[in-house]
Amino acid sequence: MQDWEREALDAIKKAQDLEALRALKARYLGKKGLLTQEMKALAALPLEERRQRGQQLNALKEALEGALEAREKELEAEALRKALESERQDVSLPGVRLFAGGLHPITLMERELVEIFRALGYQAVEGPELESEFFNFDALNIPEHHPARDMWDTFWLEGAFRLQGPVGEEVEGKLLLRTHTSPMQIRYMVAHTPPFRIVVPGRVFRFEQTDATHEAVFHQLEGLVVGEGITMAHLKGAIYELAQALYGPESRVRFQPVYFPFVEPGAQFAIWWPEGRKWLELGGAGMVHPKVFQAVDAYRKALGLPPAYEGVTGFAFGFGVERLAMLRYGIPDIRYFFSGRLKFLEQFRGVL
Ligand code: YSA
Repeated sequence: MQDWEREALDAIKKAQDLEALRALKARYLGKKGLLTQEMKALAALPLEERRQRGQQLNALKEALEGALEAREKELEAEALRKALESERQDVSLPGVRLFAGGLHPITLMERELVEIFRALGYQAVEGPELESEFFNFDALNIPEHHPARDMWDTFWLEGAFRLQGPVGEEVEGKLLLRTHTSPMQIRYMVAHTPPFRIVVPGRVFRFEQTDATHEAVFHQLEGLVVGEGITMAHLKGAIYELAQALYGPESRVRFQPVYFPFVEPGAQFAIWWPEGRKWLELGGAGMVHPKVFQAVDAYRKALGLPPAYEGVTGFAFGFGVERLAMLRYGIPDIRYFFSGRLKFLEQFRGVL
């Protein structure tokens, strides 16, 4: 055995890692490796010597390959042991807290309000945010050029959109982003027959300047009750129950006459907030205007449905959700709600 041969076996046994081992393999067994060169040199030897040396070299090749393989296995086992050691999980460590999302404060307020009315026998329904001029205005007794339209600065839509009507029919005419939840009164009445009690939570849009108490996108809760013998007293009772549920037995309600084209008489209402010792102007209400019932029955007729609103009366109300949420959660500026600031939203984590 030549010196390099002994050295080779020794170096392989001592190789520290797989990379060093690969280098050794190339050094001895590679295309230009020492053993390969010796093999090539065989051809120049006399026959007998060639045979002997050939046998030696083959034995050496086997020895080197065996040593390489054995060392490779050792090194791999070692690497695995180290990896297991360093990656071992300490199951006794405290767990990492996962960021749990929370419901948006407006969702929380909306759910609280819907629950209050559900307990009074109301059903909650929702309507589209993209609405037609007919449901948002005309059917609510607010025809084109009526000055009352100025109460609702409107985002109009250009272009062609398909909009479904109350019973799935296609709606024609100008489209807009609904300025209030009241169009759902019409949609619901067209598709249903009285008696019923509904509330409609939803997002509405107004093309107006924003400030601490006004947003261009905000939420309303609409209520509609229709049946035989429904009176203003029922309306007052409903708002009274709302006040009691929100602010307890010390709360009171106040109604003042006001004009809305779709109610007669119309009122604005406020509820007494005992904790803050002040009246909160919440929204509008009134007895459903006969012209609204007539518009609904006319629409039903066009669809081939029988009239359903002769001889019934109803009341309706609608109010803003943000203002109540601002009080409930102590939020000074309405614009915080949809500012997208995580710092603000994170305060509602876990308030489920
Ligand atoms: C009236 C009579 C009914 O029989 C039924 C519904 C109504 C309400 C009517 N549809 C309406 O939208 N009236 S309103 O324009 O006075 O808005 C109602 C409430 O929405 C307001 O009292 C206020 O609380 C809230 N609101 C209005 N503009 C807002 C707003 N909240 C935040 N930002 C705005 N820009």
